[in-house]
Amino acid sequence: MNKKEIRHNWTISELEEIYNEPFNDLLWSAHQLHRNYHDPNEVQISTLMSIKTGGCPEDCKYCSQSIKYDTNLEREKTLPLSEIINQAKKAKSHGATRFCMGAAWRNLTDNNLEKVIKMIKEVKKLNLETCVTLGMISIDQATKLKASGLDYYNHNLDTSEEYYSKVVTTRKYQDRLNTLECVRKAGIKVCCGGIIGLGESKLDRIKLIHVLGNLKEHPESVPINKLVKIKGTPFFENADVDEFDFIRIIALTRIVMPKSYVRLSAGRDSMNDQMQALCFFAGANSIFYGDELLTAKNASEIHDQLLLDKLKIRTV
Ligand code: SAM
Ligand code: DTB
Ligand code: SF4
Repeated sequence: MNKKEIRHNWTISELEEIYNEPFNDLLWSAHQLHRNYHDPNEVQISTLMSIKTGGCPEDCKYCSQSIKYDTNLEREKTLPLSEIINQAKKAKSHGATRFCMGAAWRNLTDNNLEKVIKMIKEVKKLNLETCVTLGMISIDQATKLKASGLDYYNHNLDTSEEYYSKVVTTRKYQDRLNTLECVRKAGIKVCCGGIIGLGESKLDRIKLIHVLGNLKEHPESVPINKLVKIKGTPFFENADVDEFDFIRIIALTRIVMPKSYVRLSAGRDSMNDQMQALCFFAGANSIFYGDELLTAKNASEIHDQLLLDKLKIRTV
């Protein structure tokens, strides 16, 4: 495959064939392609902050922040701007180049939009890239976010269209696609991926990558999350994800979207160093850095430093 072969016309059976190759062949193809488009010894780091925690009306069966489940999470109001700026400064001093702000909203209200615009403007002043994840937005709101300097909007499809209703019932797959289209039209970079471990089949995972890979433009950033099992949510007792299956999905994502950043996202605290190293070899080149994700624990900063040092991976 060469640089002319960034494709948007994948078939599901092609993806199945790639996914089912012998493990070493799959990893080797993914790694070679990875080297054609990226520095294999470099990982982009982003830091996450929850700017509004809990009380979300959606029923995503994996999420600690849904009001539908008793997860023992303390609901908070939107944090004040000063607190957000302090966290962004801290993230920058710890080496992050992108600051991602997440809110437990179903959709963005115009009142909250004004608050977020202020946050984006202030974070941009620190010379950090900005990313927000705020639920559904309209084209008008996306345009305003872009004008305020927003670089990325995160909005995950999570799984295949067929399995989606087993994960969320309060919105449709098409709602997610509509927001993604608004983000794209407004000229904001797209961060869109999914979660492995929702009880989905291998085919559902492949179908998710198929949808992402056949978007008119590939998302610039593709987070692959491993389910963080949250007590009180319907998915708390889900079976563990087979690690080789997880690595296969990272490799497939790299092959289908060669230029994109593939983020080894939530769930790293339950992966050992060797597993993470294989994910980096298979094409992952972005992580969340910082002791916390939104409400759950991340791999610790100290541990990440040691791991990246051992692997001689530079951060950008
Ligand atoms: N409310 C907004 C939304 O749903 O788009 C933004 C915040 S939401 C927490 C962002 C993403 O985090 C979700 O789309 C999901 O992919 C991921 N996520 C949430 N809880 C998770 C969990 N327990 N394990 C893995 N990923 C999770
Ligand atoms: C993404 O794909 N993963 C991040 C980010 N985008 C917003 C969120 C992970 C959340 C993990 C569970 C928690 O902290 O509550
Ligand atoms: Fe709400 Fe987002 Fe959690 Fe779903 S994933 S319950 S939309 S915060």
